[in-house]
Amino acid sequence: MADLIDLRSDTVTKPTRAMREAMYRAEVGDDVYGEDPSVNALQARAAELTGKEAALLVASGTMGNLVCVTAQCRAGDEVIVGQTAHVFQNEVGGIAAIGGVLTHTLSDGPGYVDPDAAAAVIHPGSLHAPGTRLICVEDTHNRAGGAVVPLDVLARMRQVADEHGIRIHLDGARVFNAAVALGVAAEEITRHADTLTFCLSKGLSAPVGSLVCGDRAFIDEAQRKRKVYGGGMRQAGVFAAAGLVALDEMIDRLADDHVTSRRLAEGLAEISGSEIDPETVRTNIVICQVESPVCDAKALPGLLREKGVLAGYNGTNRVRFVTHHGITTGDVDKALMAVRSVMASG
Ligand code: TLP
Repeated sequence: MADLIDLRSDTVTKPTRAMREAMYRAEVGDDVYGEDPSVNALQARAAELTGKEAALLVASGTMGNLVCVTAQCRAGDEVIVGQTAHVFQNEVGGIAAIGGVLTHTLSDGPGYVDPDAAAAVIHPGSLHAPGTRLICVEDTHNRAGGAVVPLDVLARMRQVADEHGIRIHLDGARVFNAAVALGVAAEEITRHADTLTFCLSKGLSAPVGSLVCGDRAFIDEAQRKRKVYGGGMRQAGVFAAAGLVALDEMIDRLADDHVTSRRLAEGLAEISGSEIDPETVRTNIVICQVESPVCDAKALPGLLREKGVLAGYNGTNRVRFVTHHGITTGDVDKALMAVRSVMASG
């Protein structure tokens, strides 16, 4: 079979040639002693790009969110989070299992919690009730089809958090996709959050790693949490070097992935049985509703695989496609052909 067109996720991206060369040449040291020059350079660059005092390299987005939440909340504290947020639905309940943190979930249909709905449930805690410590925001929002959180919503959330003296954590796994879609510097988004996680190993194509960013005191505590979770790495400069290339060379090109995803969405909208409003697709994630007598959403990925296209089942009636580095408009057209043929024949 010809090469598969892998649209399951942008996590499938492989390191570029420039990354592999940088990895080969990387200067390294023991990062647990703070002596890996490549890690230090990456952390400094991440802090600068996100407008924070400091940053810390962690193994994954999941570890980043766990470190961030537990560095800011004690067991029994409450976190406000969208009911379809990755940190709530897809991280194995880590913040509760490890951090003992309670989640107060609110509707996040458009990709964000309404700040006023959040304001209404914040409480300081009492002899009987847990106190709200943190609001989690996700941008772009994965399960809302890569939705970008509007800047005025982020600004209002900041206001709400400040009024109540609580903090905001941004799961910015794909925050650079959001920045590119809005045509702003990432800092315009991240300035509304106290802490954030962003990933190198998604659309930015690096092999491993996420960065946690925030003020110095928070990063010191985050470093302790990372150690507790077994995430203190030694010569991590080998992959930090790829991360530096990712930040230098792979951010602006995310716009290409937004073009291919829009093309995919437009094609899917024309196929009977697959429903999507292409106007809602602003970044690299395309989630369509599959309502067809010939094929349901659960069966579609298996049938597409037989035609050389990989996609993911995304819950009731939903199939997810993600565009990324290496996916061309030609690949998108082939994927559409495969969907068309499956939906026509079942
Ligand atoms: N998302 C993965 C899957 O886990 C669903 C994907 O393929 O999209 N925050 C967000 C918003 C994410 O989408 C992800 C990964 C993470 C955090 C976790 O990152 P990793 O996989 O590095 O732990």
